[in-house]
Amino acid sequence: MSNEGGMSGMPRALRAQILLLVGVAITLLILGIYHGFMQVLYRTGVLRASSFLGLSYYSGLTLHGVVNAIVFTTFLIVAFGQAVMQYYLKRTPSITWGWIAVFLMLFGTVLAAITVLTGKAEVLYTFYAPLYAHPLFYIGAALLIVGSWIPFFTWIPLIQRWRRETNAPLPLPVLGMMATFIVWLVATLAVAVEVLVFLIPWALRLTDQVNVPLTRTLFWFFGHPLVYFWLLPVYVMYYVFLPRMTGGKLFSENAARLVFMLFIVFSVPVGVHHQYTEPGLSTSVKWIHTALTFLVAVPSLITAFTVAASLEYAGWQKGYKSLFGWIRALPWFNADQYLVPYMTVGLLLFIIGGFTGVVNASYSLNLIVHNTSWIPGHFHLTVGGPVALGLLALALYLLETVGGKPISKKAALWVPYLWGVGMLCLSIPMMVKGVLYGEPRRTNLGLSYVNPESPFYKPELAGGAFAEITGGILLTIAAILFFYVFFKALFSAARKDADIQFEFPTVEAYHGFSGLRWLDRFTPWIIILLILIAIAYIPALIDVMQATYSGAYPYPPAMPVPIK
Ligand code: HAS
Repeated sequence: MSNEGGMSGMPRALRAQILLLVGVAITLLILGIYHGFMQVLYRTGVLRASSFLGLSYYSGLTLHGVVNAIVFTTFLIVAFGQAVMQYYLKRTPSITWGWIAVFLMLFGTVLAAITVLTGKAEVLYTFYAPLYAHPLFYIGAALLIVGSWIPFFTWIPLIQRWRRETNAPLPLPVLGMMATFIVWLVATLAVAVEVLVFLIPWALRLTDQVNVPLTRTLFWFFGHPLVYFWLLPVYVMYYVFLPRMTGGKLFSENAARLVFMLFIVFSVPVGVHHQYTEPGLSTSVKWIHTALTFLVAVPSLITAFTVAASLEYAGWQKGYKSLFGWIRALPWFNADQYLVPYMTVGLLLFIIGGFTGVVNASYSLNLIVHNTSWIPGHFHLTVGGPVALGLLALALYLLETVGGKPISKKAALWVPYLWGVGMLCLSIPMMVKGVLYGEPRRTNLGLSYVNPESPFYKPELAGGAFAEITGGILLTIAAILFFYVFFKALFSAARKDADIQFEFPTVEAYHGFSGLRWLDRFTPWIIILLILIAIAYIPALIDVMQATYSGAYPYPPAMPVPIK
């Protein structure tokens, strides 16, 4: 399809697809955020009986996880990918296939939502067998995933044309989004096998039993790279948008390219670090996955240094030469640069979120924190921190630049601060209670340590409960403010020039790309990835397939019984 919109313009149909994906993502997020707040109230004993809009504890938690972690993220990331390809390659992804993708994603989401809202899929976002959901839940999830693959396949010919016609290296944002979707495709193949070969026939009662460790291993083959599918688009923003928006330059484009390539290699073969405590997997398999998990932290460490150096350079450009002067030089409260705090607050949260991930990865420490509230503490400071803030910023940015809608920038500026403080207040007590007191990760039946009526009540944790509630309230206020800004913009008239131009920042690097071929080609990295998958997963799959279980019958979780 030709670029009907001109050099940086965008065809109306593509604009409509992007805005539809963004609009649906943010609308559903209302439901996800509501159920998050209910979780806080329930965990802290404020709500005694479950009050999740008439749903059970598990259905509420499933909605919270599926909407926030799967639907909100996937819709926005696909929208971002489409916009990135159009802008940086100046070539339009297939409109017809784009509509098919949007339809499949929406249809899949509606199917899955119906099963969760009617209480027929209380299986959480990990849908661990033998917890059993209605078959339509799995079918919906499969359609959502297949839909999200389609745009990626339409980008491949665009890239080939770009290489043929320009002979130039891929623009960094294109490279970053392609890395994101390579990781996504490889990861989702395993969950497709899990769902299509094992769970759907089992849910339809075509097979009696399911091999639980096998399905869990297939899930985590997908589940860990999933977190990098969320993170990498935000890294694209950190590398491309943030340096320009703070008035500086990207410190090193080579480093940024290396980071995306390393994520292709290391994101996938690490999933067993979620299964350290499970039987059936040998210690040598666990050892391989531990070693590779430490390697997957390396690209994030490179990112920490590269992004900090880029921000420092921006500060120096403004004349701040002292050791930490560059931090003061950042546009923290400049409404015209309202997107910057979404990214900088996200980075600050990720310092704790990322390092707690390294704690989880250490086998002996994991035995202490696994299945405790430490883990939701960790992931609220990663997916709920840099990822959520980055994607919220992206939603506003797409609305502004692709949709041509006016944003209330002063109001938008406060969201990341309220969100950041709220997320710290929520997550730190969760982590402390988890690691020091072993508070369980999930607290059905209100068996919380801070509920005075629970047999596990610990009065010394009341302060932590207060901080958690405060965090939940701040996060909810931040979300309401965000929804106000978003929907006000969505329903206002677009700029007149909106259908002519849309702008993304161009990459300018202090140390530009040196032209190294292996930092521009995916093939060598995909080959290394396949070798590592073979090393990490062939023994793991042999282990779980040889295990001598007779399999598990479907198990619908019990409805919660409130404490008397
Ligand atoms: Fe994780 C569990 C290990 C990163 C999400 N993780 C989870 C779960 C989720 C999740 C959702 O090894 C729960 C899954 C479930 O339902 O059971 N995680 C890691 C490691 C990393 C990591 C090693 N996780 C993430 C990211 C996530 C995420 C990213 C979402 C986006 N995680 C684990 C393990 C488990 C786990 C085990 C299983 C636990 C169990 O037992 O169940 C690494 O990728 C982290 C590397 C990151 C760093 C930090 C770099 C810092 C940066 C900030 C720089 C700051 C600057 C400040 C420049 C080392 C980049 C500038 C200054 C200014 C002033 C602005």
